Amino acid sequence: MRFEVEIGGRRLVLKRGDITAEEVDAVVNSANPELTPGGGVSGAIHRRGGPAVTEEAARIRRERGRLKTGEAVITTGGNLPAKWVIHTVGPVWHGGKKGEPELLAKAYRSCLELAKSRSIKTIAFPSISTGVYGYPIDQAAGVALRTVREFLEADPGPVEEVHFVLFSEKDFEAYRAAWERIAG
Ligand code: AR6
Repeated sequence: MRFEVEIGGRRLVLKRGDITAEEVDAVVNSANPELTPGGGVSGAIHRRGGPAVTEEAARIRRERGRLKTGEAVITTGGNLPAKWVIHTVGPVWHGGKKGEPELLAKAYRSCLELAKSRSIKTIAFPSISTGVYGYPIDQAAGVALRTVREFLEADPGPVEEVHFVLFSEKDFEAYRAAWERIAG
């Protein structure tokens, strides 16, 4: 399951899979503000990345405090195929009237800007906020894809490929449908 589209000479890829196996320069982690492993995609990234990821995340937490929603930081990828992990905190869904779309867009933008500043060419995102944080996936997919499209249409610098690695067929179909809505 894979869908690709070209935007301004760069590539946007939607695929079904496990982000911890993704062979890209950087994978994005949907982290908590404490940067502890937690569950879901974050637990999986810390497990497969190993202590190097968890320890560097803990050091960043000690040095700069909790991460605010929408911010992003970068650590090594440890034992992951990816060289880097970009950790960001998406919004918890409170019904949609608490600035959730803006905060979710900010999380994606922070990761993309960090990638740009680190000469990262390929980056993979999970579906931020749509698990434990409860953001309805149809809406989250629209925000995510619009934000990435805007970034690629503007000045993405070294960023050549953005992947969304969706964990289930249902999630993949939600992103695919959201793309059709945006592009159509
Ligand atoms: N690869 C790709 N996607 C995955 C993987 C994986 N290996 N595992 C889960 N997903 P969630 P959130 C999908 O709950 O809602 C953590 O405890 C999953 O199916 O991981 O942003 C953190 O510490 C869902 O579609 O993240 C935070 O406290 C998506 O990833 C909190 O959860 C996001 O689900 C963050 O909540």
